Amino acid sequence: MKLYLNGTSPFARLARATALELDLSTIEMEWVDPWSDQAELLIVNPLSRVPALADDSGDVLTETLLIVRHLIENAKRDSELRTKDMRTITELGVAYGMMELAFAFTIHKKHCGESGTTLQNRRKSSLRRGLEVMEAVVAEDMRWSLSRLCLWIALDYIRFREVLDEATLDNYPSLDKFFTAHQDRAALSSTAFS
Ligand SMILES: N[C@@H](CCC(=O)N[C@@H](CS)C(=O)NCC(=O)O)C(=O)O
Repeated sequence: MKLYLNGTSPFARLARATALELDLSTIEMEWVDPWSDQAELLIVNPLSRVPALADDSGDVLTETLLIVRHLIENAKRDSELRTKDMRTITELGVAYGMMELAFAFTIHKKHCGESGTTLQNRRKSSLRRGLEVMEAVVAEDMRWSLSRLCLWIALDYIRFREVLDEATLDNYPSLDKFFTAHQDRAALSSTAFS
């Protein structure tokens, strides 16, 4: 199996970190630049996006949540990531949405500069509401799951791209504690944004 990825994509990091959490060491990493329409990536994903997962028989999956679901369902090893618990799935929707918002904010800023302030402010407000909800959720318990993996990477991406002021994240003590508690997990420390 081959995972197409790059070093700054939070989505690709979620797919890669999932594979690491599941000990799927046989997946080959194929580093590409999705922004330059590389022929190699276009063959597997005509939309030129990462992550994309190609299996040995040539079948391809795109879209992060479909990829991670496939990896988890087909892994031989049992894992905290394997759950059908509705609470985890609900959390995952919010955490993945936060990742999307932070990514959209970053790409907008890169390509459109300071224009579109109304839209960018809306994204930031939604992100803050997501942070508030997740602050309450992790304050209840710090257990690990697929939604928490997604949340951790979303938080790291917000910091990496400076989507919100550092001071804003400091307003969420439980999220801060959660972030610190898991930062040494191999699947996270070995996949830092680059
Ligand atoms: N909804 C997609 C988002 C994937 C995505 O937007 N990937 C970005 C990198 S973070 C990309 O490859 N962008 C290239 C482009 O849009 O041309 C998923 O969940 O996989």
